[in-house]
Amino acid sequence: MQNTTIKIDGMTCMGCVNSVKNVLQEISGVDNVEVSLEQAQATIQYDADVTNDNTFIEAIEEAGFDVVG
Ligand SMILES: [Cu+2]
Repeated sequence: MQNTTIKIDGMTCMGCVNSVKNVLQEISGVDNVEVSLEQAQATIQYDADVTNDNTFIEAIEEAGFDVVG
């Protein structure tokens, strides 16, 4: 298992947090997702043989949020 932290712009409430969490959890290979409103970031534990950062970034952007950096 691998860990990555992605900085996210545009989350304003727990509804946003849950949206981000849901789209990330649907990606195959994702094991665990923590999304923090205060820190404006998602921490994802995943299987690097199955998925990667680019997939996470695309999913977050498709959900209507911006990825920072
Ligand atoms: Cu919201």
